[in-house]
Amino acid sequence: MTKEQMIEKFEEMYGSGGDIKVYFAPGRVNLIGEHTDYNGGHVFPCALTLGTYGAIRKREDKTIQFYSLNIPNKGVIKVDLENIAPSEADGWTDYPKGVFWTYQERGYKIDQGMDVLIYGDIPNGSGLSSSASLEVLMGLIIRDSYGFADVSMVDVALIGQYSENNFNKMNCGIMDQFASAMGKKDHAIFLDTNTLEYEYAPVNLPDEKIVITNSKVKHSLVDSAYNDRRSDCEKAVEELQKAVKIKSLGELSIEEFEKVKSVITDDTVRKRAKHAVYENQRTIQAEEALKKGEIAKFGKLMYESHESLRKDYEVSAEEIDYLVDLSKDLSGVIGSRITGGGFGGCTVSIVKNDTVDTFIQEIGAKYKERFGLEAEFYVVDIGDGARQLW
Ligand code: GAF
Repeated sequence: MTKEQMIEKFEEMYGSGGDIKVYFAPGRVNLIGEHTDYNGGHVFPCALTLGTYGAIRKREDKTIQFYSLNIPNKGVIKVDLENIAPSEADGWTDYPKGVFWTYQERGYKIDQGMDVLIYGDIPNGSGLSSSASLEVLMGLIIRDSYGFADVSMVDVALIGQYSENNFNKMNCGIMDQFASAMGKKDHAIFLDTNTLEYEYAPVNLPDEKIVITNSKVKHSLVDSAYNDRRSDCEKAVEELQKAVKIKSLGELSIEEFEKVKSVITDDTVRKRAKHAVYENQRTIQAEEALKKGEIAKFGKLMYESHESLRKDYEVSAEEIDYLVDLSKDLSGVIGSRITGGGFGGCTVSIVKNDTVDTFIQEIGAKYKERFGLEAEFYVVDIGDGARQLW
């Protein structure tokens, strides 16, 4: 989207004049470290160049107006700044509304409304964090527009997560908002979700590309299944605390876990905990491998991550498993796995430059033959985090 297009659309909706600003917040792809962010473990996401754009202009009154170019049939949705509450009828605007609400909850005084026009190029429902990018976008816009200079970009991420947990009732971890707020071009973020310490790792892959495959499948009840996984992990911690002094699964090494895992009484809960512990260690190893340029090892860890998400954490889907299995038969694929919350969505694969076309054609054709669905492929670049564009 160009500056001119955003401004033109904005003025069409809300009239011309005044000080119109345009911001952007990216989506993310997680290379490895799945379902570890609410277990005090590590994650390794990158921000994409795909994301959500927002054009805004402050108003004199206390009304916020939202309009999305992606969901034009909803029209302009008006919200009273002094009376922000979740509303199913308002649909997508519950994400940005929740961010206003969170600032207010934290004691920030917002005394003027604004007109907001949104456009996003993250494929809908793909699990590439369109909602987190919308939250981070709004968090940054509010910070800048009302002069809340004490709010850092990490705070913007935390505000987005708080809003999603408490306003939208989705118990997500911090990964998606953190990646959107803190992303860095050509780098992945190695984040310890226990301490929020992070390090940027250069993704130097001259011979490979990162390819995202969108299965176009999203199984229902994703949010409730996600919240169930989270409570399974909490149960595991409670039982493990009889044997070890921990606050989260991310504190355990594989050896420690193997020694004490028998105190977990339920087989399913034990499997969930196993995933969280092993995945965290895999993520630490993967970052080291990437730093050393050991890309084959990185790929192997990606495949192991997928197996664990499939068998122990049970958040994959038949369609996704098929995509990952197909990739194993192609010689130029380094690694592949489900990315994001799961139950459909996308895979992320590292593919040799000269195999990318074959990857897209062969996997696309076989997937269509098996499921009757057109998978979509995105050969992605790693971009910067949220920022004002114009
Ligand atoms: C979703 C959540 F929003 C993240 O916090 C994370 O838990 C992810 O699923 C799984 O790794 O994207």
